[in-house]
Amino acid sequence: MLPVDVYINRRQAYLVLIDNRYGLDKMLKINHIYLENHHISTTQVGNAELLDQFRRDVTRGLLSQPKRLDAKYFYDENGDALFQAIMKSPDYYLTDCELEIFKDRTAQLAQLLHIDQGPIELIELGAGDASKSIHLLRYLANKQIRFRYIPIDISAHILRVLSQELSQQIPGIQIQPETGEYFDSLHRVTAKSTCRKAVLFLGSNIGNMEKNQAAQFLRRLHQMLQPGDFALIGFDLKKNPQTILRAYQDRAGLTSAFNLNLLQRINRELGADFEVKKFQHFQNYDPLSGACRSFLISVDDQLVHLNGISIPFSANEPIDMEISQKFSHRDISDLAFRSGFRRVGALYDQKQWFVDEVWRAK
Ligand code: AVI
Repeated sequence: MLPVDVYINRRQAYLVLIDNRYGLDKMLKINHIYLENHHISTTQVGNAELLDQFRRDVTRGLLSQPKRLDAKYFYDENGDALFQAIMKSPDYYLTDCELEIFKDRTAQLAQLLHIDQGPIELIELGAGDASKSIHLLRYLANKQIRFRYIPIDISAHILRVLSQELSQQIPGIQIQPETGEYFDSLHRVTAKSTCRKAVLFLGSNIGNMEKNQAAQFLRRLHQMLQPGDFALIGFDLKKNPQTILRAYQDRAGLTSAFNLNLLQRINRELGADFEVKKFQHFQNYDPLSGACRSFLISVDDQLVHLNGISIPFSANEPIDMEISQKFSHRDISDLAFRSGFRRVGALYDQKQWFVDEVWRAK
């Protein structure tokens, strides 16, 4: 019997451990079986431009030294499902910590964002299923505060589902979904209205950027806001290195499957011929810099073909897949300073593993 049962339900894949005597190596094998045998209907790449961009980024990344792939491409339909499963995994603490803040400290959050002062637009970057922000939205609706919720996401599908769901859960809610890249969408939103704004950027998504990119991103965000607008940013804090490593080297092998899924996606959408079995996920965490990085390691010398190009891999060569940066308090205040925001408050979960910072535009 397989140690893992795989339940697939369009957007959710749960890998359920039913015999934990099996080690990670076995889990990785199971993930290969899962990835190869279960073809979940894939997201159609909506337009040729996006597909071209994907092809260019992948080709450039695999021809560079060291080889790399951009983690923003993890999220096709299989990747979305795996990420949902990661967020429910007992090893991945980030979601529970931030959810605790949104559930238990809702009134304080609202107070820090000066939400009681009347009409406000709440803009969420990468809203997904809004499972955390819904607590704040419900609070505002109950207090009869005038607000509009503007979720921004690259996936039109997710936004359609979210809009239906929220309209049912919070009758009368004003929602203005915006599909697209963060700054294009933000630009559209800010050009249309002069209402006071609070931008939510949760989940430590900021950690998926290198430090300088993160500072640049936040500076750009600041430039798009008016003085007195707010940003609410989730940061995963530095903590016991084993706890961090466990979140990305989870016992069910979900993070491994999440990384390997990108190779499957490249095969399917770009016609490449990665032999997924010949790559292994490797995670490391550097407690000095706070960088937690994912790699896929080629287990052998091999050639991969893409767009008529042969890409050689040597045994043990890594592909740099993703950074999930962890932050010290100093890192956070440096970022606020470099981007021009003023810090106005911070809310922590009980374990103090995660912080939601409230910053005000100057
Ligand atoms: C979306 N992002 C904040 C996640 C993280 O923790 O870096 C993505 C992820 N990668 C592996 N597990 C989760």
